[in-house]
Amino acid sequence: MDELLADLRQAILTQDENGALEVTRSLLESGESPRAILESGLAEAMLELGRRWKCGEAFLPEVVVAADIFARCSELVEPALLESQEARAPSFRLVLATVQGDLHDLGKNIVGAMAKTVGFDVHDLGKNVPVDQIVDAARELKPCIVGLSALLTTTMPQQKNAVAALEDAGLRPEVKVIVGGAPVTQEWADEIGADGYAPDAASATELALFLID
Ligand code: B1M
Repeated sequence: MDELLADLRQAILTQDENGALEVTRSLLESGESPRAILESGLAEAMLELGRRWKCGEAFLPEVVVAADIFARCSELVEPALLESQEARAPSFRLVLATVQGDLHDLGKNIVGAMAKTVGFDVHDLGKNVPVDQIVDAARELKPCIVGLSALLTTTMPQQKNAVAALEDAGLRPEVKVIVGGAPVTQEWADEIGADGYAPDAASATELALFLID
């Protein structure tokens, strides 16, 4: 199984779409946990690609193609994730968004997929979502939790703006806000008055469950 996960990472890193889809199917057929495929396979590969990109060993077009392959493989894994033993009937609502100015949505999508497995009714507003839209969704959908993802240091302030706007709209007593994304930290969450921070999708799900408890 570890070998197949390594093959999956390699296929993403070399932008081998057919290979990545084939290995993903093999992993699912051989009973690998959908979480492991998402985190130890797909997410790990993107992290490594990010490292290579940063030091000039990979380039933007490769990252764009790899991100697309990542999304196609995730589509294969998500149904299996939902069928996994942890899945329960939807009961609590979670509104998710990648903040304005930010087009990174792969991590946010994994957070949404995992939250569904523990019973959240997930409303994903997508990427590049303006603060007003987040506030409107909180008002109309009445979620227990709003989750905000940011992958750029330049878009993190939009998480702060969203917390402030929810406060101004008088919605903070009813809705908890959790934040995440590669540059986000617990210190940042504390600074902007969010209710919590999670470093990965599994801990985001645990945190969301803790907050509604
Ligand atoms: Co961009 N990018 N990117 N990128 N990209 C980063 C973030 C970067 C760190 C790369 C680098 O320099 N090494 C860098 C940011 C630097 C900075 O801000 N200081 C960067 C840059 C600079 C850019 C552009 C500006 C590049 C350019 O155009 N010159 C541009 C910006 C576009 C924009 O958003 N306006 C850009 C574009 C892109 C692509 C479109 C090509 C593509 C995104 C495709 C997509 O998402 N559909 C892309 C990618 C893929 C990356 C890297 C390589 C990988 C991100 C990723 O998908 N990881 C990234 C490098 C890196 O992060 N080290 C990079 C896999 C994913 C599963 O992990 O998103 O971290 P992640 O999510 C995790 C956790 O963070 C957490 O759980 C997830 C799963 O465990 N999490 C949450 C995420 N959201 C959460 C929310 C929560 C809780 C946990 O609660 C609500």
